[in-house]
Amino acid sequence: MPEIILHQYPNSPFSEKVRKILALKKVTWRSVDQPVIMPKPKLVPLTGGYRRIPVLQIGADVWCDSGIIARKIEELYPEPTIYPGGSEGVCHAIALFADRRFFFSTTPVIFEKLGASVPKEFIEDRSKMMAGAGANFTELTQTAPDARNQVRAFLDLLDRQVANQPYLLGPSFSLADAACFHCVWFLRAEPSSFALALRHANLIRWFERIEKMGNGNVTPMEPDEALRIAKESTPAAEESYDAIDPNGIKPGMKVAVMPEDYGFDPVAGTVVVSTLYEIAVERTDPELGKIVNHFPKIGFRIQRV
Ligand SMILES: N[C@@H](CCC(=O)N[C@@H](CS)C(=O)NCC(=O)O)C(=O)O
Repeated sequence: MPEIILHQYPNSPFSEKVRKILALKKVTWRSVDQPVIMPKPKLVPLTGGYRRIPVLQIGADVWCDSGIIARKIEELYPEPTIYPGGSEGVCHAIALFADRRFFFSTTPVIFEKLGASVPKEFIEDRSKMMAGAGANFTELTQTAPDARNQVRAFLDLLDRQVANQPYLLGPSFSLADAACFHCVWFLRAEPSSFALALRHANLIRWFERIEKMGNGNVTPMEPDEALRIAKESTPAAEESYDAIDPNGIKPGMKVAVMPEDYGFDPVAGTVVVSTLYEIAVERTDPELGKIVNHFPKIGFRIQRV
């Protein structure tokens, strides 16, 4: 099988979620470090405009968003499953809570305390990325007190959930653990924020158990090498579609796909896959040739163009 390449950066919480899934499955993978802020000239040719991290690349196929990345890794490496005991539904529901609710309560708490030490370029970049999302990155500190109330309650709920079992859903690690773990892991960026977690003994035992899983068998790769692999590969995605899709999206149609929450950079292409959970489009990049970009349907907008 061609190499599994994860485009990421070490401090990225959503990458940490994926790294823990790779660790569970003991996957051998390659890591390409991408910039934390725009521009990302060695990522965007692969994604067609999508700028968020993480991004998974296998040859000339590129998966954008940790939701579809988790599904792809599960498909490639079904054992051990991220859905132990048939928990796929509850895992994805908890992952949505963690990624959309819990994570976005941690950011005001952390950035309020980091304050002036956060580089101006970072604030400007994230403010642009959030523009149009009804959230103002520069006003994060004003929302910190309410966000902190939520973080404390979420941490307490997690602590209770692991009081009598090693993982959130029972004896085995699941996607729910990976998704909630990355939020607690992010709190470590700032000591007084992580102190909120340290008050919970069960939670910290769970956190340390997951930390010990490591990151799988990873070796670095230069961004140029990943671009070369994409250029020399042919997309493997095969046409597939949902025949009862009320929106009637089918292979061959031209669409633009973009996140519904922030980072509104549309990726335009020709539909290859449109199933219940996935939309994939083929594009021709001037340097790389044909690339297929895969996105989850949950959390993304699809527009006919
Ligand atoms: N829903 C996305 C969220 C990804 C996300 O927000 N990632 C952060 C980094 S952890 C990001 O892309 N920040 C802006 C950037 O790195 O350019 C996912 O699950 O992958």
